[in-house]
Amino acid sequence: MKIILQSILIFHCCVLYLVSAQLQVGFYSSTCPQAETTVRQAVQTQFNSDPSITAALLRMHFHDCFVRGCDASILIKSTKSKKSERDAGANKTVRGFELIDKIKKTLETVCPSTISCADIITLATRDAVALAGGPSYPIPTGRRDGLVSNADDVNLPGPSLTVPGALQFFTNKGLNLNDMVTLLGAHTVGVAHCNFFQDRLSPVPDKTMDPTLAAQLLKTCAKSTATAFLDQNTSFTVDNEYFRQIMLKKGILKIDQELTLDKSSAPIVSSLASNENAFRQNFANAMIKMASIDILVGSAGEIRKSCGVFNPPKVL
Ligand code: HEM
Ligand SMILES: *[C@@H]1O[C@H](CO)[C@@H](O)[C@H](O)[C@H]1NC(C)=O
Ligand SMILES: CC(=O)N[C@H]1CO[C@H](CO)[C@@H](O)[C@@H]1O
Repeated sequence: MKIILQSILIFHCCVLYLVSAQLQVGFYSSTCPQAETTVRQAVQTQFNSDPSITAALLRMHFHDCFVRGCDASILIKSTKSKKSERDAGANKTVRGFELIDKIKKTLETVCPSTISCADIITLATRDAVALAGGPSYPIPTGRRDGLVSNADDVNLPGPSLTVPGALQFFTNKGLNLNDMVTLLGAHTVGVAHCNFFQDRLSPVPDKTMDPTLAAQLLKTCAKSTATAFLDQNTSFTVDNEYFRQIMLKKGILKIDQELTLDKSSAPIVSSLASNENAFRQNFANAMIKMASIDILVGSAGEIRKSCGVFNPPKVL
């Protein structure tokens, strides 16, 4: 028994080693040289008509990577018999599926069965961040698509956690406090539905929120399906303004505000708030790190033909 366990552990170590060896910047440069430009052009077209695509993709990428790794499991459509990740409870508001499907269709015509849906999400997010004024960075590719997507596997941090509570989810994925604070900077774009922060407005307004903002949000949220910008100032720009806003007590979700209140995260917030270049550098690095969580490479998983469904089983 002991021997079997040991050999499993050794095997596991080497597979992980191969994993890190196989993701590389420009993975498709010989098999599909037009891959990255095709993605970029499609994201640009979408961004021109709807700049909120940056927020949609950032959140989709996060939810993909935190559930079974960055393997595009979030894209699988539920069937009558099986509920997939994208239909798990509160995460139903993830957006951007149509753009990923569209990019996949185009890529299948130029390079069939070559570019994974997991890499499409990763590249499209990278491009959307740059279009919204954020950093532009080379990102390794070579991810493969997963073969499993269960609604029950979705276990994401909730918006009312404390910093240590939220950090557990990140350390479980190999990310640290710095990564978490930096990545929450993604809340520099996008919106939250009122139900995620209603408890900070009434019956008793949360004292840690700017009272003018709380009064304003209470009005907005009279309509329960309403949303509020997570960054009340530069709502469509990927910049460090989110960190300045939370220092002004203008965090929307409880976790946003907690970052300024917890002793461990507060110094990270103030350094990112005061240094745009540090934010850009750290954000790029943290995004690259998030994009490598539990990836499938080599011959693991598959390259889906259509991002919303697993490939049909091979007929032998
Ligand atoms: C402790 C960690 C986190 C919590 C608790 C959290 C929670 C939430 C919640 C509740 C929403 C509102 C969803 C809605 O109303 O539709 C949201 C939106 C968003 N989250 Fe997070 N989030 C976290 C980390 C992240 C990370 C790491 C990223 C990306 C790197 C991210 C990117 C976004 C974006 C861009 C939106 C706006 C989505 C849109 O406009 O459609 N979040 N988040
Ligand atoms: C909004 O953001 C801009 C750019 O970061 C900044 O110069 C300005 O002071 C901010 N305004 C408020 C009201 O926070
Ligand atoms: C960010 C978010 O909405 N997370 C939720 C995803 O779904 C799980 C399970 O339904 C909830 O516990 C999370 O709060």
